[in-house]
Amino acid sequence: MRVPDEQSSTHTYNLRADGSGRDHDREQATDAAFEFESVSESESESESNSERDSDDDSESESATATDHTMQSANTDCPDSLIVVSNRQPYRHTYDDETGVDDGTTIETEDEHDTDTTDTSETAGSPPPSISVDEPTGGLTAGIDPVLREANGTWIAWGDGDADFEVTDKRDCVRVPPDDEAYTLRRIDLSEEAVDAYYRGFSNRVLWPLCHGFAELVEERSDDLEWYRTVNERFAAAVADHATEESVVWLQDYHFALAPRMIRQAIPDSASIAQFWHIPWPSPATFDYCPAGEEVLEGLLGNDLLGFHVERYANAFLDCVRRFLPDATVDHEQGTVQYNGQTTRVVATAMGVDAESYDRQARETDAAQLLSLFDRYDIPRNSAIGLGVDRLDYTKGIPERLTALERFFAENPSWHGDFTFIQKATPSRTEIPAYARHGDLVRSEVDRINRRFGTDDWQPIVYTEEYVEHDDLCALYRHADVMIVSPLIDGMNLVAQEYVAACVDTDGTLLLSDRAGAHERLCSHAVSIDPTDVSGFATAIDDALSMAPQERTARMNALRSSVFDGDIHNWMATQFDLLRRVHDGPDAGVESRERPSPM
Ligand code: ADQ
Repeated sequence: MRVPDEQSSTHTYNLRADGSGRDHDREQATDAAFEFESVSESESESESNSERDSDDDSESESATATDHTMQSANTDCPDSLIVVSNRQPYRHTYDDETGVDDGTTIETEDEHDTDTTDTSETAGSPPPSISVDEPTGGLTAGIDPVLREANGTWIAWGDGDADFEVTDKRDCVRVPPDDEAYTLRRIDLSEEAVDAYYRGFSNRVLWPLCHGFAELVEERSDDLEWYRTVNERFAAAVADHATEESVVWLQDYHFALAPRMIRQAIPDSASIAQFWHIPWPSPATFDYCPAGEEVLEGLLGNDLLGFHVERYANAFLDCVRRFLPDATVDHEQGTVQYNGQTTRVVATAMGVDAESYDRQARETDAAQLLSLFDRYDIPRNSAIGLGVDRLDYTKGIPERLTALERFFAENPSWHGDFTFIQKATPSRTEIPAYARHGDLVRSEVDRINRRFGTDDWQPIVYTEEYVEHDDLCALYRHADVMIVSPLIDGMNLVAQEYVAACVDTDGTLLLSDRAGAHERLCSHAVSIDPTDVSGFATAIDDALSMAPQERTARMNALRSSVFDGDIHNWMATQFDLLRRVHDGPDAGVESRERPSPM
């Protein structure tokens, strides 16, 4: 097993010409983490100027622009890399209400958990009343140092209220502010556009559909048109920056139509790739997708399309075969030929910055844990169960609560001795399905606590409050049982973060067999069917009663998988695949390649 030293490291990406992977230099301590769709809260100080629900495309880690794991990355990433994401790596905001407000402020619902740097003292920087949020984790912080090396371009929605105060007439700004190394091109979206493209087609149609919740799909009249328009705007921005050598790398389901638009607008020699961070549904479910063929055609504008796991890649190919009869699908090779173009479809499981979680967890101490117990009124001798999720109907929180209720009903001996902490972060609250789901979760917690709670003990501690990252790591480290029970999840990074932070190897992971992460972790986690109340409750009991030796053996094996398949490995794989696609058929991508260890 590769268990990290307490020394932290700087990772040097060095994808060699033969694609043999990444060098792993250990040089200096850093704090970056690289989960992509992570969550934080609007209570954080950096968010105080704009009330925003947490959501995807946000980060929960602390790092600064001068303190990135890959800051000194030496990478063979494409020379002309253009990254496209909904979320931007740097966001400019007015410090307070006395700052200039040009009326372009957009209330967003998704979050960065960011460090805010006052740029007032930086030469040539924005006016003193403007601060900049820097990437603090997730894929955003992972890509940032790579783009610095490559002097690339990042195109993203400019959601900060002062974003366009600092851009030039092409809506570009050089970032990071203190080390202007690459171009950030901001797309200015009206509130109407954001509501329709982001809270509409992206999260009322594609999100539920891709997670198999066809009944939750909400088609509002203008959402698809706005989604198309916003994708066009991003595509036009890419075309402004693309050269014959460019590699364009799009992130996620906000840009299903853009690849084809980009293909038509940039030189043939440039490459286009996309990573789809959420599941892909079966043809029976995809049948409900408004403009489904257009979505498939859009994605087939990519030269390379990545999913977390094989079954999503296969489901995508099944959908193409069924809904685009003119396409030639080769399941064995993982390729689609359509409209004279070949798209390679691959599965590469994303990991977390395991070393960073390990290091942060080791830095926590008993006092920190005790203060958390006190904060939540947990008896000091209580065993701890933990759930950490966005408040999303895919995460299976009501089903988890039902299983906990069954467990407490069947195991009165655990009353007072086991407390379950559910950290839930409100997300996309303007969408009725999310609002209803939040109400359900809160009322179930109340009901269960009323049923079993005493003056001294509540079985479930439920909090939507902001939890600092070091507190999160302390909870991960000391949770006896971590419950990750989504009804479906593209990957699930929380499960991997828990394992990475479980430095004493004395915790047990209960993991839904419907999470992408299950494919990597199933052999040593306790697998659960999140809807099997009885089996789930028994699994909680089994986990709490597990012999210490078995617990440690399982955790050691889990840690081995998580460290071996970490975010650095994933990033290296992405750039290796991008390079090979860009270099053409001779450097070709192997059939159904699985470059990340599973
Ligand atoms: P998400 O649906 O947001 O991501 P997940 O992969 O678990 O789910 O990532 C969540 C991240 O947010 C983790 O880094 C976690 O630490 C953080 N987080 C979640 N809840 C939190 C809370 N209450 N407080 C603090 N931090 C919290 C989407 C897909 C996933 C896929 C990722 C990456 O839905 O399946 O794994 O993208 O591709």
